[in-house]
Order: sequence, then C-alpha cells, then structure tokens
Amino acid sequence: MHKRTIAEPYKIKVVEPLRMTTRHYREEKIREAGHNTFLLRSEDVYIDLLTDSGTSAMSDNQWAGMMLGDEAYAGSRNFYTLERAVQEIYGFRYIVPTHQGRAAEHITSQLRIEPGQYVPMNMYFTTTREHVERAGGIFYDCIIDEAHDPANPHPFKGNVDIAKLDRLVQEKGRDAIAYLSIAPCVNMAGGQPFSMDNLHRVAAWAGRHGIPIIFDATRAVENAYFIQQREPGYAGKPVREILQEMMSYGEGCTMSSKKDNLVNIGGFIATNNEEFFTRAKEMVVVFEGLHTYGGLAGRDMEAVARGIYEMVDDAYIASRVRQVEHLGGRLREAGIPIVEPIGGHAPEDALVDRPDGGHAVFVDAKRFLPHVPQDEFPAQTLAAALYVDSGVRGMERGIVSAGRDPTTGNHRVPKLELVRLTIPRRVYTNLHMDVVAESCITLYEGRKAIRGLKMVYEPPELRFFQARFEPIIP
Ligand code: PM9
Repeated sequence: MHKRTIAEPYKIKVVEPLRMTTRHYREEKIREAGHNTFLLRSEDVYIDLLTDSGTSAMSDNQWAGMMLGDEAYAGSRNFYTLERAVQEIYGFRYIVPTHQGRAAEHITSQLRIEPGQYVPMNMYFTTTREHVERAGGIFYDCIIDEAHDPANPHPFKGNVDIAKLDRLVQEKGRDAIAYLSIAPCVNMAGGQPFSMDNLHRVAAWAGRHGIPIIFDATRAVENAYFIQQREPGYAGKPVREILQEMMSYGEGCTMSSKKDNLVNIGGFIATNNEEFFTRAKEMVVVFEGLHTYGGLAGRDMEAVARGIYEMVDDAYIASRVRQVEHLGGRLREAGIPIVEPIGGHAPEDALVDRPDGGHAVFVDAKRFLPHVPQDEFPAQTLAAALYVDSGVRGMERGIVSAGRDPTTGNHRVPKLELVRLTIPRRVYTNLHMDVVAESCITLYEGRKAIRGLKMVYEPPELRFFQARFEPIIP
C-alpha cells in the first residue's frame, strides 16, 4: 500500500500575521540584543522557535473554558476541575497549582532537600538544577552516557544508568539522597525519552533504597508517545494509559503546564504523599497565592484542565511529533548535524512511515561550526546567525546554558553544544518548517565564514537568559 499522509487533527480558525524584515534590519536588531535571541523583541522575529513553553495555540474548547473562569479568591470551581483532570490523567491524588514550572520546583526543592543532599537527575535542566542548588542540594547526573553523544542513535537516551545510582549510594550513603528527579523527554539531551523498562528498573532500585521518585513531568506525554512507538509491548496502547503507567512509578511530580498541557501559563505540584501536599499547600501561600489558585486566574486553571484532556489524544500527539520529524528529516537529508535519533518506528497498521522527533530539532553546533572553539560559544553564534539569515529564532543549549560550577567558578563545559529549534504546539505549518530548513541549509553552505562570540555581560544566575555577546573580530 502506498504511504498516506496523516494531517493535523484540527483546522485553523484564527490567524496571527507574521512580520518579515530585511537582513540589514535583523543585523541591527541582533546587535542591539547582544547576540542573545532571548533579548530580541518578538515583533522582530519571523518564525519563533525559541521555545515550546507557553507558546501553544489553545483550542476553541480551551478558549470557551476561559469564559467560565470563576475568579473567586478561594475555592474556585476551576481549581476543582483542574484537580479532577490531574487525578484522572496523571493519576496523582493531591495537586497544588503554581504559576509555572519553576515555582513548583522552588517549593519542592525547599521542602524536600536538606542542605548537602544529592538530587540525581537524568541530565540537568537549567531551572530545576538552580532550585536544587538554592536549597543547598547537589545535582548528580545519572543519565546513561549515550545521552551525552549527539550522534548516538540509542532509542531511549533519557534512560537512567542504575550503576551511577549505585555508585552514589555506595560513596555517600542512602541518606545523602533527597529524591530522584526524573524527567521524561529530557530537554537538554535533545528531547530524548526514557523507556518504561528502564523506569520500571529505576523504580525497583528506588523502592529497595526507600528513595522517592519525583518526576519533572513537563514533557511526559511526548515520552509516552515514544514508548508507544518504540518499545516492545506498547504498540497500539493509548498514550493516556502509557502516561498513567509512567506516573504510577512516582511519588509525585512538578509540572510546567506551558508545554504538554497546551496553555500559555500554569504549572502544578501533584503527589500521592499527603504530608508533602500539606507542606506544599502551606508554602504556596507565601510565594504564589492561596492553594486553590497558586498564582493563576480561575480561567487559566480551566484552560490547563481542558488542555490536559486534549494532550492525550493520540492523533494530536502523533501529528505534533510528526511535524518535528518533518523539520529534522529535511535537515538530516541536507547533511546538517543534528541530535539523533529523531526517529522511531510506528506499527505497520498506522500507515506512518517515520514518526520522529520530540519537542524540537537540536542542531549540533560543534559539528556545524568545528572551527569555533566551545569557549567562543558556537551554539550562541549559530542561533544569532540563523536569526540574521531568516528571522528564525532558536535557542542556545550549550556552554552558556550550562553556567558556571558553583564551587570552582569555571564554565561547566557540556559535551552537547546545541541550537534548539523548538516547535510550538499547533502553531506553525510544515511550510514554515521548510523555511527554517532552507535557512539552516544556507548557513551550513556558508558555515566557514561564521565567527565566534565573546561574552561581555554575564548575570550570576541562569545566565543564558540575559547574557550579552559581541562578535570576535579577527
Ligand atoms: N523550559 C524551555 O524553553 C522554558 C524556560 S527555560 C529556557 O524549554 C523542564 C524540563 C523545562 C522547563 C522550562 C521547566 C521550567 C522545568 N522543566 O518555564 O518555569 O523544560 O514553566 O518551567 C523552558 P517554567
């Protein structure tokens, strides 16, 4: 049977015009922005692939829900709708809303970490590690080594290396570990998933040692989709059931609803641990607001609740991931170095050829610009060059994002030096992806002329957001 196209399971009702600019204009704007794509104005961007965070297009059903916002200070109806959605889809009993993911991380880290304790994570994430360190905790990388190699085609590069966990317990003792922080579709590794088999074994290990698992569930649905596509025994199983099975291994999660949950703002802590819930409720009133709104309007909570049901629609998540694959496939065809795999294999009867991709395509800046040493910020350089070429905005995920080691003060030097082309959910068409691909191809052809950057302003925390750079003039 010949291959059949599977289209998006929705049509477009409202459009937002895009603004095109000249190369000369963009050269000026990137200079003003200190060669940092975070510092550009959105109106100067043509196709915005900075992030998939808070950039989703909401459905008509979510917008309709916004009109049903119950803006009571306490006990909003929408809180209870959200609570029910989290219970039904994620399977956790208790929920504390927060205004976004890092607020949930802040409260969790403050409550669950004693100074000097380790928090093993399957690779770091910027805000998660920051909150761990602010609480006196120590980040410990327990992801498999394959995750640090962009060319390695391992299908589950988000997996945890249990030998690394064993080593930590042997060296430091069980009580030195606060909890395991496990992220699905590991952002900094290139959106790489873990397998259910690995999670099962990690949970057994954690159970033996009495160490809880707290997920960073930000992109759990995409991980569930990869398990459906790649892991024996899960083909044909609804993503909704796979997600529940994943979450059943955790004591709870922190969540940035701005990703999987298809909203522009929101987050939560969810847990089955009543004591943690009680303490989180006590703390949320200090930093976010009452425990039935946590910094969100009633209408925002309604949109999150409706997004939670929409995100587990198999047709939706398949089309999302296929769009990432479309972009990745075009870059791969042109020989541009990207993080692999973006690929998996669908069941025969799905008529899907290669349903690849997570939330983004990650271009390997080290191999793209081998003449730019890592301390001249190849990924930062490439992201700026992409903007100048076409008005496409991506994000650095390399040495700038990694920050400095708090004890030595030196740059942390990650093996992965990437530009993330992050695809907002339900926002762009595949023709937009073609424009992005063609710009990357143009840059690749002229790559030898691209020069590195020097950092001229460096904020002490999460420096990638606001750091400024200037070109190195030879
Ligand atoms: N992620 C992203 O673009 C937004 C800001 S950081 C550049 O990827 C994970 C895995 C995330 C994440 C945010 C957060 C924090 C936690 N975990 O942005 O505070 O990818 O809602 O969530 C961003 P908030």
